[in-house]
Amino acid sequence: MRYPPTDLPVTLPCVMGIVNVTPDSFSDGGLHDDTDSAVAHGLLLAAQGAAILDIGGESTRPGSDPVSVDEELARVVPVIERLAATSPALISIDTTKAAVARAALDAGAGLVNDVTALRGDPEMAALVAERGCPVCLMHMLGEPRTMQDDPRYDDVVAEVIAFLEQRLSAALAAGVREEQVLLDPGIGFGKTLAHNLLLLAHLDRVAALGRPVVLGASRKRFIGALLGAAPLECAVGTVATTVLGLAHGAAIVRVHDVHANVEALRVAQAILEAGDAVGAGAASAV
Ligand code: PMM
Repeated sequence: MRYPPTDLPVTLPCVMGIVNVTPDSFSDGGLHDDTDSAVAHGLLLAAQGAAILDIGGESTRPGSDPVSVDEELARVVPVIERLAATSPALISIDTTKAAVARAALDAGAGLVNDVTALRGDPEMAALVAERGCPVCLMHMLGEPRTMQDDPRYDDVVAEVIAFLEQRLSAALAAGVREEQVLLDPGIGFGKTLAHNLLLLAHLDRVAALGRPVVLGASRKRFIGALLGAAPLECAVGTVATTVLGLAHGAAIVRVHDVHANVEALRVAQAILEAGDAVGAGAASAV
């Protein structure tokens, strides 16, 4: 399996474990909202095989309200300091604010995960360019508070791809290098069930943009809708998105249930690589 060249200090494909230090995230709000429990959870996810830990201090769930810079800093910085000192995992900061990203990088984070794709804070692009760190650019229609109010597209896959292409160009124009950039179709961010399924089915077209693709489908509402299940009952449904996502070109899967997804990814990867080897053998025999 081949992925585009990247500055990430991890081997692809890999699992990004979610550590939400928030009282109100969609599936795990309030479970790890103090420093000690968030650090313990991060260490557990790393021990289960997460190569990246994504630390978030502001919920982006539909209808959520913004959090102040000070509150977000107080939630994430102590967690990042301790995880960076004690865990081998790469620490990612899930934020839309440059001040939070800067403090997180200073505390030991090595990746900026910005769900606004550098549109939320005018200083974010310059910060990422200056620090030279990897950055994930995600598609979102609208803003978290209102994004699930009747989202519409003429062609969701084409529009998400055009957006990501445009944001990649904007990042490069701001001085970010291509090797820093990861792209994410933003599953659940201003999308209906049908939109999410189309994006998952055509993820290879996002991968064709030439940057590693991050897939964040874990426990999201569309899985619950398909299964008639609560978010905490969506671990197996999430594994299905990991396996098919990998087959369609995902490089990083952002998940809550790390153990199950690491195992699924390893087995799926072995199968895909066996297929690649046969393909290569057949090609060289011609
Ligand atoms: N989803 C959430 C938060 N951050 N970041 C990226 N890159 N991709 C995502 O899909 C994504 C994200 C919301 O999910 P959560 O509340 O379960 O963490």
